[in-house]
Amino acid sequence: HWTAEEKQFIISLWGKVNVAECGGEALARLLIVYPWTQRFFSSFGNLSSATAIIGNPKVRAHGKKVLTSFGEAVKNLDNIKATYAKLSELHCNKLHVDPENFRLLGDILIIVLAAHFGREFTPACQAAWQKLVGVVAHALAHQYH
Ligand code: ZNH
Repeated sequence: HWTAEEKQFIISLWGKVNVAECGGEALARLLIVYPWTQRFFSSFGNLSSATAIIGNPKVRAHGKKVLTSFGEAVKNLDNIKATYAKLSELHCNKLHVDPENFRLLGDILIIVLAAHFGREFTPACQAAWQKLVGVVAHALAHQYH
């Protein structure tokens, strides 16, 4: 369900994404803008202020892990649901993460990419990425009933 152009926008931008930097930034922003999401990360230490969250190495490391995993969707665009079947089960049955949070993180990722890429993040590129974060959120929510 991807056009050749959409795939092109997704794959070429992904090739330039600094996964550690953008992943850490996206997760930090999630925790700051939607503070209730902090409850999933009580083992991560100091999350007491925006400065603490931004400087927290565990937040950085986990953000990198999550965005690296997001890269699996980019590599498997035609098979995203199967790619995330295990992870969906983990988030549902073990972590109990409300799937609404996948949508929030996806939207924040779009903001982070726009900030990093500026004019290169064109409306067509944005549309392709918006679709991708939606498909990823849907796939991760798949095991929820
Ligand atoms: Zn998640 C974990 C991915 C979102 C929460 N995650 C995780 C991991 C991965 C992921 C890969 C690891 C696993 C293992 O180890 O096995 N995520 C992901 C993705 C996404 C996500 C791809 C989207 C895009 N998450 C999310 C959200 C949240 C979360 C939104 C909330 C808010 N996760 C989580 C947690 C965990 C995880 C809590 C666990 C951590 C620790 O380590 O403790």
